[in-house]
Amino acid sequence: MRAILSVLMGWGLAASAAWGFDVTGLSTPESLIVDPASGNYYIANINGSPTDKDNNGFITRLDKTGRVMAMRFVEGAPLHAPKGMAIVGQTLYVSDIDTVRGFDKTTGNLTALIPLAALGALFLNDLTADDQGNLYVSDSAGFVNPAAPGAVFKIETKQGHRAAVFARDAALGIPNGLMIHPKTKRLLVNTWGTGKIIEISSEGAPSLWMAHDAWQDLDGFDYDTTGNFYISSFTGGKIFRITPDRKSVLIARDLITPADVNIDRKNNLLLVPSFKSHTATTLPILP
Ligand SMILES: [Ca+2]
Ligand SMILES: [Ca+2]
Repeated sequence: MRAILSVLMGWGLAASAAWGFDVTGLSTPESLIVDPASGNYYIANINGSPTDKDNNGFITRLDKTGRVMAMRFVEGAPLHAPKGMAIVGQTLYVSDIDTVRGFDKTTGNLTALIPLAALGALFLNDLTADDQGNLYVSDSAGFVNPAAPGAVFKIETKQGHRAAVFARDAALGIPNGLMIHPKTKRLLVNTWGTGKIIEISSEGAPSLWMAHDAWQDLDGFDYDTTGNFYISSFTGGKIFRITPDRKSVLIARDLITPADVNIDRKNNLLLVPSFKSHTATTLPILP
């Protein structure tokens, strides 16, 4: 991965790869996030099929230098195919097929269980939180039932984890990555298939925010400290930066299935899980 960096210098990645880390020995890692409060990193390992309730999924915890503290920080509980993650307060929330589970981010103990099957959840994917402590979770329902429209659920963590459908609309396609726009505070969703970014109003109405011919099978979605957005193309092996004036810039290519990428805004690092190579890495970005 470090060799690729030399090829990509000048594409918007930092020229001096001063610090970063690689993790090996993972098992189908879907997402890699940082806890800004502690600097610890968490990796969700599906371990097997994304749809199998096989109770072998696990969460890896890294220290702030990127060293593995616990490969299986959380396992069982049950945990089948963990995908998106978001931290609210002391709780690490994880999407898991049709349920969102909450774990104490320090001990790994299960502290919250939010079943969403009754709301129609089929393939929960990304998770993100707003600054009010509300969680949003995407449902890539079309992966399971091609006739099922995509959906986003909202979970109010400060209201007893009350859950509801926030949006369910064929216009969402197969929704995947989620991000709260740092300025407008609106929810943005990216999509699998023909990659699009869709904005969802506070009333749950979708509208196209941006589309681009080079985008396909979008997965990760996050922003940096200067207002650039980042999306990964899973099957395309690419990561794009979207500038504040909405230009799409290819900044990394030839990656192996970059899944739910995120940004460590303190260290200016792109956090990249490689789904099919069972590894994770980081790419430095310009601050
Ligand atoms: Ca599994
Ligand atoms: Ca995802």
